[in-house]
Amino acid sequence: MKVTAVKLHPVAAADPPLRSSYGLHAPYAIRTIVEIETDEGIAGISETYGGEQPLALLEAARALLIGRDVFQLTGLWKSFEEKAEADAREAAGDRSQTWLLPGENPLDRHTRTFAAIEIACLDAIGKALGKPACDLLGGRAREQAAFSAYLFYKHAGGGGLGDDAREDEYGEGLTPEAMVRQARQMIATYGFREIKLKGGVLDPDLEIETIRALQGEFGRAVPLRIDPNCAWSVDTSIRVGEALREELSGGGYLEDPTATLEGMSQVRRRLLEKGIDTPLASNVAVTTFGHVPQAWKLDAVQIVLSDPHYWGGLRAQRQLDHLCSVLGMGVSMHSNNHLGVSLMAMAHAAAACPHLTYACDTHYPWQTAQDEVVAGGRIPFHNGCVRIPEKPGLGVELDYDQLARLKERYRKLPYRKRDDEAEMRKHVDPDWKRMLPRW
Ligand code: GKR
Ligand code: MG
Repeated sequence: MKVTAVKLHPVAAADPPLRSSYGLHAPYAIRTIVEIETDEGIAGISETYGGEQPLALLEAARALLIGRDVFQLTGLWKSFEEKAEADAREAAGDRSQTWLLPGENPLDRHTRTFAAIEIACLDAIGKALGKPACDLLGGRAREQAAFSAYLFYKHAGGGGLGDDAREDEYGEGLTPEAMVRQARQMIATYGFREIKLKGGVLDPDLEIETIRALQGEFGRAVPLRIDPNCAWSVDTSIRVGEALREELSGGGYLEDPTATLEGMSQVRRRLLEKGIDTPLASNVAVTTFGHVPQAWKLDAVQIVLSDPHYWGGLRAQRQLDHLCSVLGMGVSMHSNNHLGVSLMAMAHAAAACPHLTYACDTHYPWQTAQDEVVAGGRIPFHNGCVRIPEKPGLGVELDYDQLARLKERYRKLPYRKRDDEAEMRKHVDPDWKRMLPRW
């Protein structure tokens, strides 16, 4: 089944003013929908990062794809892998994503591009064989993929601009009380059973208070995790780890409290010396297979945050799951703003990974029906889980009217790259700069 056409659809989806250590989310998040057509009349779709750089990389890959059999991707993987290795050699070992937004690391660019291609090909293969994507990975370890309530400190506003502004569903969230409200509302809507708090925004004492308030509200049966995206020094990370030793135990974790594998390793060692074995998770210090041996050797990361979008696709996700299980490391899943096509790819990936035992992250609750490109509208959640459909491939199709609307929004946007620091300066503090560590 040979690829005859590759269509790239840049889209923009309204996004509320969410905060993180990177800064502030812009009124629209940008994504790319990839569509491949084949000589058997079967199409495949995927979703990936948005903006100029991902688009240019996919454009460049088009020539390699046209005429390629969707069942024959190993050669393509090999050539992308060689390019990634050459980039890594050039960067002389500096593979950190610390200062870069996910999706912006030039060292991930080949695995990101390959992933978008591979997922679209698997969607087409699934459709040709009448099999769901997770069955192409060896079959499902579970019938549904669990996701977590991903809480963000946020300013008032629902995202979008002018006539296209969205209702502010969750309201402002800049205090522990408001965050409990946000969690209550999100859990009431989606049924999530684990909670992730995006930290690195308020003073660490207020973030500690937020986590305690969440535990006070939901009890110990709901595991909690906090992720300040490296905003803390080693000492602050230890202080927070100590303060939250109870709250983050029982299925929770401390995610990227500080920068670099060495920093994470120090945090781990010093917490263990105090008898605290809260696991450390990362999607910043560990972003490629090449990082895993060092992370393991230093005991810097106990839970690897997978993500099919930049680890290299659904098959790479499955390989990572196996590698982590061999090394005795846990696996969870990272997310960025995304629409329903990505949600389904993440759900299939999670379903096929027996070792992925934590509820995956998802930004999905922050987008609305007006911003969905999937036919039939928003993907439903049941008790915080997405059911794996019996339909072939990813199990979703595109709604072309919606796609056209989202493309038109992208066309009108003045930016072609996520820049949370610039947004922060524009709307919150003209002098704001990202600082690592800030506390
Ligand atoms: O959406 O602001 C955000 C997040 O900070 C996102 O960019 C991160 O990649 O969710 C992510 C994470 O877990 O680090
Ligand atoms: Mg993270």
